[in-house]
Order: sequence, then structure tokens, then C-alpha cells
Amino acid sequence: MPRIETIERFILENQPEYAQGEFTYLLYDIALAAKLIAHKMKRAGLADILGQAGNVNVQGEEQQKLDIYADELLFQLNDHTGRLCAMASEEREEMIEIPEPYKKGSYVLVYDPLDGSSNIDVNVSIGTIFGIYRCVDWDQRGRLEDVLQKPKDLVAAGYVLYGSSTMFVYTTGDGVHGFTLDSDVGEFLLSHPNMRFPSPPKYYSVNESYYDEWTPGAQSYYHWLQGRKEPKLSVNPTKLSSRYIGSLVADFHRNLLRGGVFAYPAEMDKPEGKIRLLYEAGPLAFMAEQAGGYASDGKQSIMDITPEDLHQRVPLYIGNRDLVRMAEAFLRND
Ligand code: FDP
Repeated sequence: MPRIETIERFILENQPEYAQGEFTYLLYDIALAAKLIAHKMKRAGLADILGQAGNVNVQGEEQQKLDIYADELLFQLNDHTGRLCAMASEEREEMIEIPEPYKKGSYVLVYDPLDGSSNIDVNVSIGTIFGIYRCVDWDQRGRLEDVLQKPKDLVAAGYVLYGSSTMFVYTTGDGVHGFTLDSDVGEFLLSHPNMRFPSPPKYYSVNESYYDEWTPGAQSYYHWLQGRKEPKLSVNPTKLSSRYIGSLVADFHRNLLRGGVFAYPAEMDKPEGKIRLLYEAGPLAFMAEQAGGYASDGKQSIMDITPEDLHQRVPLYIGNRDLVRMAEAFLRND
């Protein structure tokens, strides 16, 4: 009989030396949130939860939109456990303090509860992204500086993909491991140990409708990815196939399995790009490096950028290392 490895067992057997239960249970709680969100999506179906918050359903109850549900759930599962000193969510303007009666812990949780919002209402894959930092000052209750840390300082990061099956993929700095939810037994089971970007890569993922807004460097890079012969480029073009879902988690996940690059370039009048550093680019950059890949804003590693603002955006190139390095080369002269 093949060895069955549940996520609980895997986390316990592979916990980093410094983890003394607190960190391990924090990961369990995120995995639990993932199961509950996946369950809610499946059980309620299109009619009940997709749609605008504030709508009234057939039972006369006010509907809660799925992204609000996911945000609340992650908050509620983590605010009282004594494992965190602060949280920050893509859905909330301000940093989340751990309410006073509860014990303060040593970690910080940043999360995007439901990424890929344009896909929620149309039943296309979406995801949850999270990152875990250590508190800067363990004696203090959470402050902004605990949250505004470089992705390089992450101790764990991961995502949940709600697709044709639900997957929980995470790293604690010792490789990237993927688990698939067996919904009959309600367990995440190890299905993808030690995930690495394969080479040669297959795909590029970019929303090319913004082509005219990109800088010349980003446009040339796009031509290079497509393998176009004209206009002539200084380096021989590669030739990748195009896949774009518009859900960062889903696009990243596919490229992690098949090899490729996801790009969301800066635009002429939007040099900051779109993707959020703290909740999206940072955690995925940490995962990419653990899977042998790389993430850049086009000039420098995402891992080295210190966020100045909770909702700071960055241009993003992420995937196979060579493909992302090539983006940096094309963007150097912009
Ligand atoms: P969304 O706005 O639908 O929430 O950063 C959020 C994000 O989705 C990513 O998940 C996705 O990759 C990107 O934005 C899609 O943006 P475009 O619709 O502009 O392509």
C-alpha cells in the first residue's frame, strides 16, 4: 500500500528547528481555513455565494461575498490563538492588531484571502496567498514594522488553489511541497513533494491587452517570449506558448508545474504595476526561489524590496530563473 502522508503529519515531521508548536499550529490553521473556504465554494454553489455582498438570497439572508467570507475566516481562525503579534490582509485598509484580551504571539501573518477577484463570479480558478514573518520585537504587541518586512525575511509562504481540485502548496524554506485535498475524507494529502520549475519552460503568462502601455523594454521582452523574428532583437528569441488565466495563483501554479514566466509589467503611467508586494509578489517570490525560480520587479529581486506601505504595488516577473533574468536584461535600458 502506498504511504499516505497528510499535511498534518508532513508539517510535524518537517517542522524547522525553531518551530515550537506555535508555528506548526499556525500552518494547520491556515490549512483548516483552506478546507473551509473550499467547502463553502463547493457547497453553496453559484447561486448562493457568488455575486455582490449585500444581495439577499432566496432564504432572505444577506449574502456575504466569498472574498469577504475568506477574509473573515482567516482573521477569526487566527486572532485569538496567541500565535500572532499582527496580521495584514489585502482586503483591509489597516494592519490588524491582535485584540487586547488575547495573548500575543511571535509571528506575523499576511494574506490575500481570495486572489483573482475577476474570476470569482465566473467559476474560474482562484486562490489564497499567505506569508509568515517573525515579529521584529517579540516583546511588543504588533506594530507596522512587524508587517513591513522584506520577502527575504519570510519564514514560510504558500497558497491554496481552488481549481479542479483544491491544492495547498507551501514552503518553510526547505523546498516547495504540494498537497491535494481529498474531499471525501477532508484531508490534504501530499501529492507534489519538492516542486521545481521544470526546464525547458513551456508558457508565458501576461495580459497582452496592455501592450501599448508597456515600456519599450517590456514590449521587446514580450516579442522575445513569443519567438518573433521581427523586430530584430539583440538575443535569439525563445518560443513559448501563451496561457493567461488572470488569477495569479492559478497562473503561477501552472507555470510551476510546466515551466514558464508570469509577467505583470509596469505601464508608462503606472510605473508601480498592479501586483501587491506584501500579499502576492513577496510570498510567491519566496516560493519561486525555493522551487529553483526567481522573481523580479524588472530591476531587482522582489526578495530585497522593503515595503513602505501595506498595499504597495510592484511590477512582477516570476517563474523560471533564466526567463526572469532575461526580463531584467531587456528592461535595463528603459
Ligand atoms: P484580480 O485583480 O482579479 O484580483 O492582483 C490581483 C489580480 O487579480 C491577480 O490575481 C491577477 O494575476 C491580476 O490581478 C489580473 O489583472 P488583469 O485583469 O489586469 O490582467
